[in-house]
Amino acid sequence: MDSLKSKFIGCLIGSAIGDALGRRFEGHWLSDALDQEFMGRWTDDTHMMIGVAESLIEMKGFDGEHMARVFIRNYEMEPWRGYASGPPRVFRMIKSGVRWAEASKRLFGGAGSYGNGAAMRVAPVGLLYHHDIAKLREVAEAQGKITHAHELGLEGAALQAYAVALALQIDRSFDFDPHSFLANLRNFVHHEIYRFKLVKVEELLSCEDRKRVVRELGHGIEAFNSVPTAIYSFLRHSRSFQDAVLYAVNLGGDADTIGAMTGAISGAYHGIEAIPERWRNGLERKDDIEKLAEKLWEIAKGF
Ligand code: AR6
Ligand code: MG
Repeated sequence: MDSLKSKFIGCLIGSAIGDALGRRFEGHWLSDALDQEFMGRWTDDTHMMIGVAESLIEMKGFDGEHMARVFIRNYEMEPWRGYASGPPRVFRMIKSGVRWAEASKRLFGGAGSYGNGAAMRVAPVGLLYHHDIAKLREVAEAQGKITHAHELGLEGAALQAYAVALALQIDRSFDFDPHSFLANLRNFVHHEIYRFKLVKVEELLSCEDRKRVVRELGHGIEAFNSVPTAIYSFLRHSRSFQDAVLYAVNLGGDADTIGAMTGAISGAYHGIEAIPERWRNGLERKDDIEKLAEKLWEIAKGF
């Protein structure tokens, strides 16, 4: 298979697998899961990532009104996927006539959400715009604004999309350098909290103490307490998809989302062949997710 195509598929399938693996560890502290326990059913993270991909494909690029409608349609078909409180409130507002980019500004006392929901679903944006950083940031933030108005939620989405794009573009036949990967990310971020966390990621690269990792990077539902943790999990185990996602979900906390984001980056780096078959075969709607990745790859070729 074409290597870039394999990486597109690896990214979306990897994200869904990380979500499905992490689902069972959400809210735990540190654990030691065996991968045999894989159940294959994913949550809102993957459900919304599918929505992002569907809309980008149908509109051959970003259209906020359309993407919001796709989110609402998908949510109404399967509202039991584990959505947090923010997105369904936004969906109700949009349905009652509020413009797609306005509704999210009304959440959390007008501050907007800094939850990781804009980042957990952003992988298709990182794939489609991997060749154009400015466009990648613009669309990562624009898709985020449908549900997340807080700038830290949007920056988390941009950072996660960029990590996916960087991982996608690295040739696996060369030695991987986590320091240059992190230098790229540090130059990309605007907010001090993310720059600070990325410095911590580098300091902790050889740290064996998971409690310290959780204490310093976080494993929470806030974008700034989970996107850097996913980047760390990938870098910490850059040689193995399996080791990276198992490490991520075993950190506990918001395990499904940190698992999904780690799986997206690691899958974009390794490609689909590097993902264990027993996980791929057990994954809910695997063929649909694969088809979305293939279509994104076709569109990206034309850009
Ligand atoms: N002020 C206070 N708390 C906040 C703020 C804020 N400005 N923003 C977010 N929170 P939400 P999401 C807290 O509801 O980002 C699923 O399980 C608040 O407690 O916008 O899509 C996924 O798997 C709020 O409910 O949704 C992910 O784990 C929470 O952050 C996660 O939920 C989440 O923000 C994604 O959630
Ligand atoms: Mg979830």
